[in-house]
Amino acid sequence: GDLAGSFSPKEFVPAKEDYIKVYEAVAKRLEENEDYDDGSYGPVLVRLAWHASGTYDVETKTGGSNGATMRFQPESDHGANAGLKAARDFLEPVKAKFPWITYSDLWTLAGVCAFQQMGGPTIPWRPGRADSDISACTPDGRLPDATKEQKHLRAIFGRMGFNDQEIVALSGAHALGRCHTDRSGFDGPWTHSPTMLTNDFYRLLVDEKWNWRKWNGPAQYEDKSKTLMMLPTDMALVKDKEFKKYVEKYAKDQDAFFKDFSDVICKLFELGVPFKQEERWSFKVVEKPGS
Ligand code: ZEM
Repeated sequence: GDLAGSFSPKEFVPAKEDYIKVYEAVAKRLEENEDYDDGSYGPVLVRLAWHASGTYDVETKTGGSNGATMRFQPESDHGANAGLKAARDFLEPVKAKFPWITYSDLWTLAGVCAFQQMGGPTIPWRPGRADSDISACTPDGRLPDATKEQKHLRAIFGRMGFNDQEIVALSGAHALGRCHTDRSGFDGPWTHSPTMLTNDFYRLLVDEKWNWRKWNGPAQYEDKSKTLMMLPTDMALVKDKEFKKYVEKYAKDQDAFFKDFSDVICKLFELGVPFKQEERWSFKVVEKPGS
């Protein structure tokens, strides 16, 4: 072929140190706005990376983090993605500073950064995602519906290629963040430390008594103190015997949770990506000033 036309010796080829700079730029800004939610953009960045990745379909090999098609309507307007503009907008200045990174690599790397900076395990990551155009947008309905039960969870996560243990491990992300009435309609946080990744989601599922909340919003559970919540899909993890085995395991053993969580998030963020690079990188946590 004729390479002369396409090859430019001046073209910037990013190396690991360049991705480290992107990780650090995200990390340093996570808590820049103390009025945003619980003081960190970490949880909503995690949700962005998950919703970008969780559209994957193993059968047709469509969807997944490759493409970053949530930039476009109709995918940006899918009900499940309500509120994720906050995360996409947060990352725009980072994209402007490092224009060589693709949106799809940036969104997943920001997810890794958010998990790690919020006390989670190291999540190996590698670059290689390319941005697609609007024609690659996925159909609505690929992400889970919180009003449903175990059968739905197995159907939705099975379509991505996950088993029972992986479904339960992924769900531990609900230790982070909260529900917003103006986004999903649900309301409140799952744990008392929504900006720290812990195994508290599982401990609370097992230890607390959960009752239906009496309110005008969608059906959700509340604890006795009425400060914490669970979605119907969260409660399905203890109603179902197979799921519950893993909930109990992770409730007792935070190390086991962290190990499995790192593996399953790495897998989630790589679904459907045609990587050229085999090696995965581990990024170091950026310490907060004064800590
Ligand atoms: Zn969530 N999630 N999720 N989730 N999620 C919400 C918020 C967050 C489900 C779901 O319907 C909802 C996973 C799995 C599932 C996060 C991460 C991950 C909200 C509230 C809902 C309704 C949105 C709002 O109002 O802002 C369902 C049904 C799931 C099936 C099991 C997985 C897997 C996740 C990551 C690996 C996070 C971090 C949030 C909090 C976002 C924020 O802005 O605070």
